[in-house]
Parts: sequence; structure tokens; C-alpha cells
Amino acid sequence: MQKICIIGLGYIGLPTAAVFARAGYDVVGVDVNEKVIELLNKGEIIIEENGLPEVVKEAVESGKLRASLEPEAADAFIIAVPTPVHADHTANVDYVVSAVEKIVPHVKKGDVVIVESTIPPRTIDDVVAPIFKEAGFDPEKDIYLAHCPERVLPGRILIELVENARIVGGLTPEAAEKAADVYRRVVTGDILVTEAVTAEMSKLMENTFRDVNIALANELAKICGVLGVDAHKVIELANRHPRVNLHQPGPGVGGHCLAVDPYFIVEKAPAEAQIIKMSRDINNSMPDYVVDQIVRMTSDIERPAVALFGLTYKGNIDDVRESPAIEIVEKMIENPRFDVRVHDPHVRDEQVSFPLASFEEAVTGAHLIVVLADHNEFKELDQETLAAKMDRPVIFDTKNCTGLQSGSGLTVHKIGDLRRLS
Ligand code: SAJ
Repeated sequence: MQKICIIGLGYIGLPTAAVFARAGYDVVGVDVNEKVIELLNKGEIIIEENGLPEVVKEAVESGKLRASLEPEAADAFIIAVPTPVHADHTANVDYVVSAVEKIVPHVKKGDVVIVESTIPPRTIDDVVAPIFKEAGFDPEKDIYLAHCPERVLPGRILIELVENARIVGGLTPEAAEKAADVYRRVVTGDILVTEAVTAEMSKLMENTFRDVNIALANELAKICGVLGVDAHKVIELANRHPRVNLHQPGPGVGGHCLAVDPYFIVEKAPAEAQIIKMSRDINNSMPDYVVDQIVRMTSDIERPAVALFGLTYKGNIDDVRESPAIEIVEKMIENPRFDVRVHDPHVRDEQVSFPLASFEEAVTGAHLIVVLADHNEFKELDQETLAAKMDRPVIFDTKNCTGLQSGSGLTVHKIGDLRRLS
């Protein structure tokens, strides 16, 4: 086992390619984007991820990693392309299908084929294996076909790629073993061998677990809003129980994983997946809930100046995909009553369709600051500066991250503590 061909050089495929090359494999990375290929062959990348530029540069310079528009013969193939959702939330596996079709002419008997992309349950059995069958292979005997879901957290990808336990689900037990061997040279975490469908379902349940728990926290925040209780205090106290781990409420759930993957389960078992579906609905309702509270907080002002702080789906990253903050900004801009200012030190103008403001522009004369992402910059907001620059110093902290407290001329509302609002 020497050469690996990785299809898809995005947030997962590129770090995977670099880490496998560093471990000694000959890696060829394949992508449809010519710019990505051209840059990678010069040792450069367009993705922002801690430590990745250095590892990629070294791998390319050592000759172990190179990029190409077309797949080529290898001992193992890893597919790491996106699986977006259709408008009705059903999975779109078109990129996986086309990646498989692209490698088929280069696959020979005895090769390992691994899908890392997140896929609905039974996709390896019902979608991928039949493509090989059609091409004349016996997918259970001629090749080793497996699903090995990625589980890395953006920002910690290089660490988690190596240290996290990996689930490897094979179409056959032999396929699982052969695929596990591919990872053993790179991964220091446990390698957990199982069937393909079990691996598919495990990956989806990891993200669903988190989504459902966040929905519970968001529901708690809403209940506390009605009852006049501080949900943050409730969470802090309840979590002192050794078997309780309530998650954090917020402006909604974003990103391309938690906000998407649970639908892959709902799609396959809609009558049974009730909590999962309801959790998606609750989390999707949070942007409207936030806007409703903003309306309440500014109801006495004719044209309130509202500064929206943070656009990314979570703190200290530059990713705005599926971000609830974007939805909140759009809803606010639609309402002509508001003078909306949007500020995010991690986001560039070309990423969004509305103008961005500097901190100074956003805050000066504002009647309300709404914190929508837990960037470090917002954890250091200074009470006196805000009180001096704002027309009415009120903060709505939807991430409970600023550490600011009401007092000294400042009013602070939190997503789970709206007691000062009634
Ligand atoms: N969030 C809350 N409350 C919380 C925790 C998170 O509102 O208590 C929100 C965040 O603000 C964000 C969203 O949830 O909008 C998702 O953020 P995240 O940090 O939970 O996860 P992702 O989407 O960046 O990455 C997840 C990870 N999965 C799990 O932690 C189970 C990661 O390990 C997966 O590899 C990744 O999905 C993926 O690619 O599937």
C-alpha cells in the first residue's frame, strides 16, 4: 500500500491529503477547481485552517503530495466531496456518485475505495456498490469498499485527523479491515471496525446528538423567557449533576454538518425520526426568536440603530455557511424601521451580500448591540467604551460570551435571561 488518490480537496480532503503525505504515502489530490490544483502544486492553499499551510507546503516540497484534475491509478481511493441538501432537505449525493464514476476506470482488482463524505444510511450498499457492479466488478470480492466518516472539528482539523477514533465500516468484513489498514499508518486514535451502514448511521447520530441537545437548550431558553428564569444559571447548576450535560442556547445552529446531517436520517425514516425533526425545527426557529426579542428591546424607539456583531456560524472562524446570523441580518435589513450595522472582524466583504461596518461605525450612536458569534474580540468588549459611544448602551448577548453585566449605565440581555425585558 503506497499510493492514495484523494477526490475532493476541500475542508476535509485537503488536510487528509497533507497528513497522509506527511505519513509517507504518495498522494495525488484531485479536484474540479483548476485554481485549487494550480495553487496546491505550488504548495499553496485557499482554505483557512490552523497549521495547514505549513503541512501542505512541506508535503508538496517533499514530492509526496501533488494535485491533478484527473484521478489516476492508486492502491487506495478516498472520496471527500460535499453532500449538500436539496431544498426539501433530502440529501444530494450527486457529487459522491460523480466522484465514484470518475475513479471507476482507474480502479483495479484489490484496490481499496473509501467514502469519507457524510452520506445517508445505506448509500454504500444501495448507491456506491451498484456503480462498481455496473462497471463489471463484484463489489464484495474484487475491491474493498468502505465508509470512513470524517469527525474533525474545524479549527482543530490537523490534531483531530490524527488523534480522534475512526469508524471504518466495510461492505464486507475484509473491506473494513483493508480500509482500516489505510488509516493505521496515520491515526493514533482507535480504529473501530464495523459494517458500512452502521458507520453511516453512527456519523449521522453524532451530529444529531449535538443538534437535539442544542434544541433542548434553545427550548429551555424560550421557556425561561416566559417564566422569568435565567436559563444560563439553570444550565450551570443542572450540569453539576454527574450525568447531565445540557448544551448552550444560541441564535440557531449553523455550519454544513449539524444543520444538515439530521435530515439524512429524517429522510430515511420520517415517521420514526420525530425528536430529530422537531429539534431541527426548534433550532431553525431561533433566528426569528432573536429578531422578535430585538423588536421588543427597541419598541420605544422610532428608528433604532442596531449593531449586529458576528456573522459566522460559530466563533473564531471565517465560515458563514448556513449561519443563523446571516438569516438574522437579512431579516433585520428587510425591516425598514431599523438602521442596521453589521460588524465581523473575521468576515470579508466578498463573502456577504450586504455592507460591513467597522467596530467604530457599528457602535457609534447605536441603541442596541446584538452579539451573534462568540469571537474572542467580542469577549473583550469594554463596558466604558460602549457606554460612551452608544446612544443607548444595551447589549443582547445571544452567545452568552461577552461577560458583560448590567450596571454602570449598561443593560445586558442574554438569550437565556430576558428578565430585564418585561
Ligand atoms: N452550538 C450551539 N450550542 C452548543 C454547541 C454548538 O448553539 O452548545 C452551535 C454552534 O454555534 C454552531 C453549531 O452549533 O452554530 C455547530 O457547531 P459545532 O461546534 O457543534 O460543530 P461543527 O458543525 O463545527 O462540527 C461538527 C462536529 N460534530 C460534533 O461535535 C458531534 C465535528 O466533530 C464534525 O466533524 C462536523 O460537525 C462534521 O463535519 O460533521
